[in-house]
Amino acid sequence: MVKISTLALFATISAAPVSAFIPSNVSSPRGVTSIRQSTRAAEEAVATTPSIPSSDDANSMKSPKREKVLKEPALWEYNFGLQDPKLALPHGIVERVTPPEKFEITEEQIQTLERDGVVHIKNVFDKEWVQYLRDATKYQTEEPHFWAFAGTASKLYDYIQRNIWQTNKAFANFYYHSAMGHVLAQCGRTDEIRISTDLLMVNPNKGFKWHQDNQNGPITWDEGIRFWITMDETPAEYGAPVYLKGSHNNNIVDEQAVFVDIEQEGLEEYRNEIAEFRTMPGDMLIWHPRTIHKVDGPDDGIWTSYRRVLGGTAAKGGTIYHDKTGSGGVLSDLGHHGLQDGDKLDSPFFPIVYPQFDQKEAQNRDAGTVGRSPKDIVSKIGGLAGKASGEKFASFFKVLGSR
Ligand SMILES: O=C(O)CCC(=O)C(=O)O
Repeated sequence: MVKISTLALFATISAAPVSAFIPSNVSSPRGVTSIRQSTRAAEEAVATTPSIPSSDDANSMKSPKREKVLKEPALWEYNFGLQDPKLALPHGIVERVTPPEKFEITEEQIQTLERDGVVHIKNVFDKEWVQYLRDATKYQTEEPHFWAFAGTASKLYDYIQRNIWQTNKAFANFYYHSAMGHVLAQCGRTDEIRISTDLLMVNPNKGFKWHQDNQNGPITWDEGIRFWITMDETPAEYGAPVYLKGSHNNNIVDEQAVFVDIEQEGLEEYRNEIAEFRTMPGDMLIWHPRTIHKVDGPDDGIWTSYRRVLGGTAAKGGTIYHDKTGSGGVLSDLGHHGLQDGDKLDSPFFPIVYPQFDQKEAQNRDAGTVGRSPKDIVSKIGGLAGKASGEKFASFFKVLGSR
């Protein structure tokens, strides 16, 4: 694994050829601070999740004082290139051979999503899958990737990385082999699911105020479906995702807006329709990208236990590529894939996961040809800077790594 100095980081991002993303050897893990969890959270976890431990052993140590469970990486600790924690898949699954798993949901759950704009689906992933995701996340936080730099350095999250599946093979394998695609296909009433963009989000510090999601990749609101998979129990005092039911139907909030003032005129019918979810390890939340929602962190922004989530936006069958250059939406589409506005979204950059992963797309990913292009980053973000107003530009950058 290549580790480089701060200045070199910036030089490399603007100059790195595709070969910067070819596989490289993994160095030994960096040290992390001792991992702690509050007594209350630990006790509740034991009481409520007999089958899946609330967190790893290390996470259930009691915390004598409020101390971050995960410290921000030092600049020299960031890595470039592909990363492979070499995790065995659960249930005897053979990598790139065994077809993806299935998980049936009910018609009622699908209708809840359509009506409320959000649905909570419990126990989609069993303890083996949860442990797999935790192990993949542990590796990632110990071997931070440069693509996590912007979001993590801005202190939005203790660790956050977009398109994690592109650099960390364990997350790609999760999408290829788990039942996630099947669940999303049922929710979207579609016969195909592709990953448009994703995020590994560890501990959202002070949280995220009311917002809609417009970092969904190069797709429209209705082509997308948001997913959120938690590896941990929501702490009792904070961190529960909160949604305004039905707000995906609003026609008031500007398409380009990220943060939403729910007191604004036109949102009266939604602002008191609150759905709050105390999620458990292995649960999924699925929502429409326009559904207004928030996550509140602790007041001091210090997470004394892990809140690890894999989330993102999937694209339904028939999705078209929409070039969002010139708007904030481009920030989640910085790859050099060659798709043109109006093309079918069919590319290893947006891999199919349902009904089945595609061997060729997976091989492309493993060969390091699916990655961000420094050239595109400069041209696309340059276009955004030119067109967007100062305020919107700042707002999008605030969420560059995190939305
Ligand atoms: O869980 C989080 O940290 C944020 C989730 C969220 O608001 C989102 O993914 O849009």
